[in-house]
Amino acid sequence: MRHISLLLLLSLACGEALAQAPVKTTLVSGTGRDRQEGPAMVCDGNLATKWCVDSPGQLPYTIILDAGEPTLLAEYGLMTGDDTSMYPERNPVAWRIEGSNDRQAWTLLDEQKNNRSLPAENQQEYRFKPTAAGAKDKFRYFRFAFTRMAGGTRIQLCEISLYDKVQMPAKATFVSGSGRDSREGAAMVADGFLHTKWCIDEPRQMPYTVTLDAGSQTPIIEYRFCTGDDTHSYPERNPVAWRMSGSNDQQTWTTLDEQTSNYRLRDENEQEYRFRLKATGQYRYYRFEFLRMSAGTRLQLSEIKLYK
Ligand SMILES: [Ca+2]
Repeated sequence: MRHISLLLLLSLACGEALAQAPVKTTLVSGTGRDRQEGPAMVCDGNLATKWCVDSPGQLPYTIILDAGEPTLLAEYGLMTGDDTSMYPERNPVAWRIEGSNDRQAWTLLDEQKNNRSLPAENQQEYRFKPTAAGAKDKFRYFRFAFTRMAGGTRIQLCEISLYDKVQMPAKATFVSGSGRDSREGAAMVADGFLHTKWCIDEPRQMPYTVTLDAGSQTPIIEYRFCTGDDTHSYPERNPVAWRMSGSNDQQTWTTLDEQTSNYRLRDENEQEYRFRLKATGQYRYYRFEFLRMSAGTRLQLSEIKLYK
């Protein structure tokens, strides 16, 4: 058992090393106990520890992080806990983030009133881009105030990460895919435009596949799906079961991620959903196979992006 967890930690640590490193932060203060499952657990860089609080009298639950020097908050990541698949109601859905240089005057950087992007999955980081006008300035201190969870009053997060750069996708070009080459062919997922999409309903060709070329051996740690331009009207076209594999010769494929019943994509147009890979490796080609949609046999996606 100990060996298994050590291996898991090692593989997670290696995966982390390839990802864009977050800004190093230390905890100034936060809601909750001082020790196990206390607020310091969100910035210890350890996915095996988490912040977990259920103290309704103290709402909103706050965390103040010190970035050490004035820092631009290009993006921030919230990572779900180690048992979020069992307790998705602990995911926050409403919060505010403020920045300060003296911990007296605070500037609003982002506010989310009902954001359900955090998935019902364990140790998944979801990155958000702050949208308030103040987010263009640099701050040393960052205050998170979580006002509401998906259900109940308990919050849990295993990490809160700050990033001073926006993550850019790896360059990937279309190789081949299911469907005709016409207007809504598979190539549309790699053209960089949200208003063009891959839309296919050819049951005999299932599973639908698309292969992308990263140009050279590129370890990918995350991929993203963007929904179509009319997914709000046709949510049944969202994929719920798929496989992602890597290869260097397009003959031998290694499965890197497999989803058998994932309903994370919602009925929203041109929205981006992020998936962390369970495994990574030095591959040039990446293939997605779509096995099942939310209902029916028509698939649509506007973009598929790879991140290293
Ligand atoms: Ca497109």
